[in-house]
Amino acid sequence: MKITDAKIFVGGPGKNYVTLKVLTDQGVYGLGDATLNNRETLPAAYLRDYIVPNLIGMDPRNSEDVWQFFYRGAYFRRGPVAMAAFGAVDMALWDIKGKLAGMPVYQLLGGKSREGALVYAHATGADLPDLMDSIAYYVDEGYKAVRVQCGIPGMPSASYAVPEKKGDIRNYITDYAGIRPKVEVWDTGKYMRYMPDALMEIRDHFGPDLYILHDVHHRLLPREAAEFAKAVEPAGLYWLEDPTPAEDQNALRLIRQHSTTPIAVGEVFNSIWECNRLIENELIDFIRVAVTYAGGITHVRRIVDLAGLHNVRTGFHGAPSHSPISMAAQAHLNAWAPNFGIQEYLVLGTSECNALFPSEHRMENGLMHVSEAPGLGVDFDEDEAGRYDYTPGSHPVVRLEDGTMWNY
Ligand code: CS2
Ligand code: MG
Repeated sequence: MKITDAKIFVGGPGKNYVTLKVLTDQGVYGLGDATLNNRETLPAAYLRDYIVPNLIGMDPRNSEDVWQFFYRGAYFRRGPVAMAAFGAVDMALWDIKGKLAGMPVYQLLGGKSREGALVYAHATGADLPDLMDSIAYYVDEGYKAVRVQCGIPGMPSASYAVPEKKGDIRNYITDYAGIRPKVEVWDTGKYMRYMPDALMEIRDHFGPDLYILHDVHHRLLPREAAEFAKAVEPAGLYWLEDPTPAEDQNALRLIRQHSTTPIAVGEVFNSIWECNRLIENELIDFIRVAVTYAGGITHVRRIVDLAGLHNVRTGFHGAPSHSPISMAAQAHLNAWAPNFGIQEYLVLGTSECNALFPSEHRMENGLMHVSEAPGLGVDFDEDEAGRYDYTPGSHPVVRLEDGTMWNY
């Protein structure tokens, strides 16, 4: 069996999805998602200029060897662009493999470990009352888990993932049109003095059963993160996410020494080598990698297995920049993984998105139910794709009040 061609599409409703369609000499095709948020043209170029010319003629069933070819063959290994590009190839080859076998991909991984996979939504508010309304909305929608992000009184700019104006409780903007980023100003002191009490008020209001998650988004120094994680212990969070930048994997040690608050890290990682020490030293409770940014199902499965040896559960990234294709691939991993934790679920879910990516995965009562269709269980309408073009966008950059460059 041979790969005969591969097509690359950039664009989609509200997002520059990068979709790969791998064609074969037996008519079976596979789909992959190479969307690297705000840098979408780069994996698309990597696919076009390097990967597709080498893919043609390969046997799509040899997904491991194809992965090794593009990983080792690059010489300059890893990085989000390359790993997103051949992550899409890997998803497409698993899609083809499932279609050939007549099985949903989760069956090829080891079958189901659960019927429904717990997901979480994003509640947001320019202030605490709005955030409370937002949480109530998602609880009424049947979600059992909600990420909560709150506007901080006195913060020079909007805090992370909150609306700029009061009243909007379901939408916040993180990607602004144009390639030159908006500059936001951050004040750690205001955040650290306000957020622990806000999280406790949320816990008191919604009771002990709601899973509450909060994303610090890399904003604190390790010591500050340790202090903050300790301060929020009474709120009983499901997890505290990205409390401090984790390139320095040892930095997470300080948090562990001072707090029992569960820690989730990893959405910015693109290989096992950026998180192996975090996992092996059990410095985190959830690993947040994504099949798009971390080299597809083949590599993420290795990370899941390493995490499983160290009582670390999965909490795959699922921001709106992930197309229904990578969310479908993650749905299969979520159904299989014995150490599954939770899935972030923010696929736009609009009628345009569903028309572009017909899918049989379904959400019900805060749980994601994986498709039983052969392969990934998602399709791609090329005619619909013709409606969309690439439109440059960028999320903000963050500075401290004295102008020091900080972490978005
Ligand atoms: C966020 C992301 O969903 C999350 O946990 O950290 O949405 C992140 O802000 C974006 O992916 C950045 O492009
Ligand atoms: Mg995050």
